[in-house]
Amino acid sequence: MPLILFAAPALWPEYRDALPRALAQAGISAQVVTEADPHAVDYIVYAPSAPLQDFAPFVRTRAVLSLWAGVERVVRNPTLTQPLCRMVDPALTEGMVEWVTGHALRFHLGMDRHIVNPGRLWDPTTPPIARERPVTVLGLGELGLAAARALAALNFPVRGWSRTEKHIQGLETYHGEDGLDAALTGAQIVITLLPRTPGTDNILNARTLALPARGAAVLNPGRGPLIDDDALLAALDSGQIGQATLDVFRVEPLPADHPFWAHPKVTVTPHIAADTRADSASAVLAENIRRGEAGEPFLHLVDRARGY
Ligand code: NDP
Ligand code: OXD
Repeated sequence: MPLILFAAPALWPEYRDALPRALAQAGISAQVVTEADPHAVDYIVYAPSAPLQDFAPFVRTRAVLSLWAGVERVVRNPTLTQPLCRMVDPALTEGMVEWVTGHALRFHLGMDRHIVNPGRLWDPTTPPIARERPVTVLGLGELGLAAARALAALNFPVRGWSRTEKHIQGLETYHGEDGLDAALTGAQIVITLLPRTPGTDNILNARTLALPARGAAVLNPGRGPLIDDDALLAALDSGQIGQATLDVFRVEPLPADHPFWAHPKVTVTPHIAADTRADSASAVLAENIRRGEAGEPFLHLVDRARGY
């Protein structure tokens, strides 16, 4: 019977019932514990906030299963030699699609003008329709592609950018460093759904923030370091960027004195764009454990060299 170490203590109340239930549904009889002799552990369920940072003693562990989609805080841990799988959770994806489309539509329809209208101004300015509003999604993985498809289904002309070349019906696609400028030029909404890697740090900087249309919105539910904070603040102050909705930050919680909190064109959401949901995530964990036990390849394996 495999021994599963649930090494994310803060999340245990959510998974205490959900994970054993999902394992039973997958036909796995396993023992799930929150403390164990490392030599006896077969699988580790992991979150970056976990105290566990030294994976070396876990000599028989077959996989480390991250509860997070983004793995930048563990992928370069030199003690981690076991296979690392990241979280791809259908409910997390749905949550991200809802956050992205909700905040994109808020900007698109100019909702703030009517919600915050202390002067009772009767301003009948008509917003453009979606097909007149070009959107660019940086990152076409599980989350970026789902968000891009949802926006395209609402009629926005969507451009997407990824590391490798892709052909996706209904989207205009660009890839690699050479494709970035063409993907961003003229966009009226820019969405960053990239992992944090050395290749994506500060991808939105003073130079690239000058490429979208004047007054464009930036939505960042990816990772804080994708954006150069000072460059974004300067672009907001100059009017080049009209609005920024940010869910992730270099330091979280966002420090109380960070200028983003007070900036009139910035909306801060507290890293809630898309949480991992215990029921659906447990089914994903159980499937990977089933695969490990059956000697089948794991799903959602992280490529250490790429860093995501
Ligand atoms: P995926 O790994 O599925 O997709 C990543 C995408 O980014 C791929 O399209 C990849 O290209 C592209 N990419 C990576 N590096 C580069 C690069 N150097 N240049 C161009 N494109 C690049 O990740 P997910 O979609 O599942 O998640 C994306 C990120 O969202 C996570 O890493 C995490 O940081 C964040 N996240 C935030 C949450 C929140 O609540 N705010 C919740 C969950 C995730 P290619 O397809 O060619 O490999
Ligand atoms: C994740 C996140 O990576 O919540 O899963 O940001």
